[in-house]
Amino acid sequence: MRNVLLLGGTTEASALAALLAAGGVAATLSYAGRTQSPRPQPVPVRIGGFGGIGGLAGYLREHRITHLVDGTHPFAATMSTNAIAAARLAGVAHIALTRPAWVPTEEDRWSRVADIAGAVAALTVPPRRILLALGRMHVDAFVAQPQHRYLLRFVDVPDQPPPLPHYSLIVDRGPFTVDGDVAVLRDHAIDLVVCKNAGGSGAEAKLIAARRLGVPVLMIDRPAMPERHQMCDPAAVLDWLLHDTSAERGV
Ligand code: 3Y8
Ligand code: NAP
Repeated sequence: MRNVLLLGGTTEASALAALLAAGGVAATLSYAGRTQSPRPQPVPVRIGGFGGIGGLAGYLREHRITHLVDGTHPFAATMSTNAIAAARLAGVAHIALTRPAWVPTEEDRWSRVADIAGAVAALTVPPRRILLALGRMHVDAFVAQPQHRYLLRFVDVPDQPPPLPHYSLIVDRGPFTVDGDVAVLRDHAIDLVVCKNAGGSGAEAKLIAARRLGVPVLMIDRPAMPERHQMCDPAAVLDWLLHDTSAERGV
């Protein structure tokens, strides 16, 4: 009897939750609790951290989870690393559902940096009008470059105003559309987009909009991830779940 824990927070994880519900597979989708009103799901949802590797391993045992699917974002490195370790500790099958990194076309004007700190350092330039499409969690790092006019895009209205001297704020959740992001870049006269190499379709609109308008992109590469079993297609993960017999074999 399969009992899946799906670590969510991405378009692909939500697509897999819909397939699991349609297929009658017992599953729970887990959110960290980062947003005020996460998307409703067609399977039971739990919200909040597990308490590190030990807490997640305990959850897997207590809830008799047979398969752990890590459908979190490519930048959720701590969660993904914990998921691999906790599944091994609890003897539960593990797979990651991720998405291929975006790659630039010859029409794109990308420059790449390794991480958030690299992006901050790369902004040691005269004032620009920047779409800082990183959400809320990393805004403080850019106080080191106060000369720019930042356009921020958050999922929720922040409790405190961002600590930047010059910013505008859009409160919107994706998935975003190309026409919508073309309008955002045009209306705010954006001359640089700063973003993470999230991959997938839900955040890609700004890259297509930047390409159309000839706006350069500062692309933050993904954090390194341990070696792991992973797929990029929710239907392929469902197929693996339905054919994996490790739970029956007790391995
Ligand atoms: C809480 C769940 C779904 C999933 C939708 C995807 C697409 C829309 C695009 C921009 C980039 C950003 C951000 C983004 C996108 C999808 C996906 C994706 C980027 C929700 C969600 C949760 C979060 C957390 C949130 C972070 C933030 C990052 C905004 C729900 C809507 C910038 C990542 O305010 C905060 O604290 C927000 C935090 C982590 C990154 C950051 O550092 O601020 N996502 N996003 C999940 C949880 O609690 O476990 O509320 O419904 C999910 C989605 N956000 O089911 O439709 O598949 O990635 N999310 C990035 O890619 O750079 C926006 O603006 O162009
Ligand atoms: P993270 O830094 O890798 O994880 C930090 C801690 O948050 C984890 O150790 C865990 O706490 C808790 N956590 C993270 N994801 C969780 C989940 N799905 N269910 C339960 N607890 C979770 O993670 P993050 O980058 O903050 O991402 C948080 C959520 O936002 C994830 O669902 C992710 O998919 C989504 N998201 C993140 C980004 C991004 O840019 N990082 C973008 C889009 C969506 P404990 O140690 O206590 O277990």
